[in-house]
Amino acid sequence: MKKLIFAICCFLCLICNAQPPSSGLVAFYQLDGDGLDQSNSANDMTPFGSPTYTEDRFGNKNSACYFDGNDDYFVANSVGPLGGTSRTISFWASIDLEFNNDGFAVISYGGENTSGYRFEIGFNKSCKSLYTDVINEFGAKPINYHNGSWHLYTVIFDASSSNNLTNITYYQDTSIISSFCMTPGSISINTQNDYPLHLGRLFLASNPRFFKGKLDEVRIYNRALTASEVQSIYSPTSVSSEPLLHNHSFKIYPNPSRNSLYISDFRTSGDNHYSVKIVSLTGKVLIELESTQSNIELSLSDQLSTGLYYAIIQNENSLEVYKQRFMFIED
Ligand SMILES: [Ca+2]
Ligand SMILES: [Ca+2]
Repeated sequence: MKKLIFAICCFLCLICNAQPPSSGLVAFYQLDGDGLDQSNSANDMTPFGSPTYTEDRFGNKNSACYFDGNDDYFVANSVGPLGGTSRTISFWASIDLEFNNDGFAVISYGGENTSGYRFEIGFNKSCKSLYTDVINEFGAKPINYHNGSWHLYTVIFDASSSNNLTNITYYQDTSIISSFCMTPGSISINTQNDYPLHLGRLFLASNPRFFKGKLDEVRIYNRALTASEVQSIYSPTSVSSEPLLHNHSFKIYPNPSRNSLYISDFRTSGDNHYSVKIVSLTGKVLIELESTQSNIELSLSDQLSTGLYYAIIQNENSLEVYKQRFMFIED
């Protein structure tokens, strides 16, 4: 009975969740093989130090960026939100823990001459934390992670209540991190327009703080997102099949599934074999197989626990052809 209730809750969540918000989105870097801005701002980035492209959290090739921690970074055309205005920075990261420095900047821009002028977000080694640095004042909240695991990190600055550095909300995945491990002093955020947006380092040549690990789906908003909007970035929902490349949907049944899952009619002309993946909502590839057939049966009973999953079909060129959610219920 508990499993059934959980499954019903999952299904309700699946209905009520939404796509990531587009309102206030001033930069969006998918990092699918380039540094182009997918928002309307055209704040495209140029790579330096030869960052490489790798698998994202769903196992899709060339769909996230790996930074080597030595000299890899991007520079955009311009800055992010300035002065003391509200903002949200959201990104997926898989951190490489063999880092040698104290700080590892993910994003930085702004000015450098006066306290409050810089806006820098990154990871700090000493208390294993997510931090914001605005020069001379620094706030950090501890995160939970395992080497190589993907997490969504979101930093929200809501200037409507206060433009103080202490007034920043830090999320790991969909949970607010409650307490500081390095408590900032009282200082107003007053970001300047001197250094453009840098991804993977601090903009200062004397102290670049190169990030080491993988980044994906970097979003910058000029407003404070709500908790439900963070949820929608973490777990965007589409109940129906999403034909991504072909005007053709595949069938997946039964849904919910208790043992076998049948996937059919996904083959189209032009491709001879497909890769079929079952991944968790957080992107872990749980089952992967190759198929030359347009109908397959997967036995899931010993491989999954009760929950929601994606079935993803990729064609010969590793392009995602179809993606669909389904629910599995353990007997
Ligand atoms: Ca390099
Ligand atoms: Ca991506």
